[in-house]
Amino acid sequence: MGVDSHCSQTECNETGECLYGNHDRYTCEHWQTTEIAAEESSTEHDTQVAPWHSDALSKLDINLVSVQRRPHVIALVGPHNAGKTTYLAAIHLLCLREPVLKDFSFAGSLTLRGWQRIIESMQYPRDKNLPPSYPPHTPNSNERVPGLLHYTLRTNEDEGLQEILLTDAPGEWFTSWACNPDESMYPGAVWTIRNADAYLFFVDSDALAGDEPGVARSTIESMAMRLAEERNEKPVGIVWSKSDVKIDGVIEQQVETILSRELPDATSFRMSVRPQKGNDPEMMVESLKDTLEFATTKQPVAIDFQTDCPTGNPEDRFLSYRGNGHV
Ligand SMILES: Nc1nc2c(ncn2[C@@H]2O[C@H](COP(=O)(O)OP(=O)(O)OP(=O)(O)O)[C@@H](O)[C@H]2O)c(=O)[nH]1
Ligand SMILES: [Mg+2]
Repeated sequence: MGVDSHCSQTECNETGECLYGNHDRYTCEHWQTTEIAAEESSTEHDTQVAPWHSDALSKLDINLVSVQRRPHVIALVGPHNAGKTTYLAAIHLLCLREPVLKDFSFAGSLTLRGWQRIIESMQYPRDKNLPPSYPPHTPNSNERVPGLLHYTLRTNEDEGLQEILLTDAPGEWFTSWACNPDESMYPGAVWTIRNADAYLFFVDSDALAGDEPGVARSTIESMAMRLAEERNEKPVGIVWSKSDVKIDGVIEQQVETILSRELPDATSFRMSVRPQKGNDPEMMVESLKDTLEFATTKQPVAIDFQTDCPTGNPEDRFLSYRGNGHV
């Protein structure tokens, strides 16, 4: 006899959290546990025995990560070609080489094949006719959730575990979302922004230095304005990607002005995966580490809600709660 247990609510499955607020999902009325007859549950007849496939996670797999603790979601936001997937590949290549974060050690991943897919074109040895190159463009789709790459990290201090999910979404999603956040267009962009705990906002230096810097600047402006509206005070790191490419000083200044107007508290990073003459390659590594350090650091959440009930302890309303709706 086997047991199949799952949540019957689509929204809970999508977000990976119980929207009815149950910490223990087994106590939720929507959690369904069914006994399966021995022959049905027998692994002899199962072609797929592992509950995961090791590729980037999709909305069907979010439960796998969130079943024990809420994952920390890092959203990579930026237009097509901005360098988002290359950033992810560079991070993973670095993780294979050395510890990347000061306070955490690598403790596992449910998406090792997903990571491998994006790093393989950047690795030696390749086919002798093909030198290492960049990862392929992320295909556009109407998925409700982006591809999610996963790490489990162990805190060096107390050995506690933390789940990290990094989104790998096509840039087209965000360009469209910036003009029209209507969920029906690219629901995955809305999911990404809504569920993120931190954002890495990609500014493509190459596009700003290219033939149409004005178009690149207004794409950045509309995306930054939309993110400012939707981010809910969550932290934003601005990643000036492809920083090996020199941008015209005037354009750079204009973009900086836009960003400091729309995202005044954001932290900026310069990042490039292309070695530059005269620059220490370790500088590239340091900026990768700094961005990930920033995005994985949990910011204290300011809970700011209003109520008409008087309380003896206005700083902490939960401490004032005495049950049965009385404060
Ligand atoms: N000069 C330079 N070019 C880079 C760098 N990183 C990426 N590129 C170029 O930018 C292209 C796009 O990078 P991706 O990482 O695929 O960009 P993306 O944001 O994931 O793009 P989408 O998947 O289309 O949204 C690469 O194919 C490279 O040609 C860099 O550090 N320096
Ligand atoms: Mg991509």
